[in-house]
Amino acid sequence: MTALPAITRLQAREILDSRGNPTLEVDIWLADNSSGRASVPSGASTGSHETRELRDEDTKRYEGKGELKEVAVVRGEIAAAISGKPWTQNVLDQALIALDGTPNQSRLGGNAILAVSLAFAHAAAVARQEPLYRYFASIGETGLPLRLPLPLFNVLNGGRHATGSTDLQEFLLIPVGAPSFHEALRYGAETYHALRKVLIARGLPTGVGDEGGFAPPVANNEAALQLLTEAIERAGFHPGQDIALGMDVAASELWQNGSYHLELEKRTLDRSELLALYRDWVGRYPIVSLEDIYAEDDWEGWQMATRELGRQVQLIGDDLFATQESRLAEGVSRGAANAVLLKLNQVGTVSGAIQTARAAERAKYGAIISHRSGETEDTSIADLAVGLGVGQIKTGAPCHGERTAKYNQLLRIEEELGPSAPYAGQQALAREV
Ligand code: 2PG
Ligand code: MG
Repeated sequence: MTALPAITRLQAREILDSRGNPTLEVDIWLADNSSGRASVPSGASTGSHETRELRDEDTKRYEGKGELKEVAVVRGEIAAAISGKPWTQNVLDQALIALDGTPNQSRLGGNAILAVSLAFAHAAAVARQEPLYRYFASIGETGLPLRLPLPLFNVLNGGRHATGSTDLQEFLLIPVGAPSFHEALRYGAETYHALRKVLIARGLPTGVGDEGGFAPPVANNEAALQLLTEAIERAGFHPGQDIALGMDVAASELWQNGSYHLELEKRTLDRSELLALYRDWVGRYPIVSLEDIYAEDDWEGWQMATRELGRQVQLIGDDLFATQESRLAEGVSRGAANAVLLKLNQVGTVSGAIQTARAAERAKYGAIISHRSGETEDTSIADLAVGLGVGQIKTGAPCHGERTAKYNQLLRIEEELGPSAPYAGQQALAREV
């Protein structure tokens, strides 16, 4: 790709994310007056293999979560290093990683680096006079077609995303039978509303968690699967055919001294007992996707589960791979999981996420573009999902502005691509290792 006009100016500011915590927003201008803006999300169930997010821990402002140091890093050191020069995405991203100089971006901060990388992508798309998803497609070269993704709706929140709900972090609706993205969104939203009615009928509260999903105080974790199945039926859909189920266990959060603790059920399971539980649920509920079913370094658990369930069910590594190509390569060689969650701020740059997406495609692993539990109005991941063609996106419930912003951007892209807009649908789900 030919170099773009030089970067002339950078601006950085502290804004608030969907949890009311500070986060970083960056604006970039190029010499032809093109400009781009991006802000970065933040996780709650963060893995130890992710790039480091830096905050003003030594001050009382925002309970030590301020972003003023990161603002200063962008305005100072990063601006000095990259201003006045022309870049391509890949060269810029490599320069940012090199400037930081640490393996996990802990000197400049993964948040500062990502905000710059992503703002540059926006400015570059403007300079090239193309929509962001086309820019991502041209720099992505994943070998996959431009297509609208199958959405995975997290409609019941637990774990670190809600208090008093399930131990497991996410229960998801996956509209496998929908013929298009906008129909998939309707299936999800209608079932979300039906779930609300199911909760009311049972006298359960309808308050929501961090990702817009309900967070009812259920008796046990399996009750969530029952509630979702009932909601699918109540909305007039067929469980399994129209809408299937998924879960993100976020098992690193349950890991205690080599076992997995379910606080709600006051029991602790070893690897095999946990696998037996998954096997039982997969047999009795229309589950097609499971994420982080073992802890981030429990390769043995992952290998066991992949051997047993990997043909039937998509097994997504989130904390396991942390969007790092090297972690994914290890997983592929060990036969662990069959899909990878791609989160920009786990890897720190647009190019880093693209590399991992390409590696997934080469290994025939599925890939899912994902939000974080702390989000902003930034909709870049919608364009990224379409441009890289990975075929799946996970961006919360069809509720809460920071989540619907992404779904709504996908509706706009679908409209722009016209009636023939290709839709990935359930084919995108990884089932075979
Ligand atoms: C996850 C994410 C997003 P968090 O575990 O998949 O749903 O949560 O951003 O808190 O890591
Ligand atoms: Mg996860």
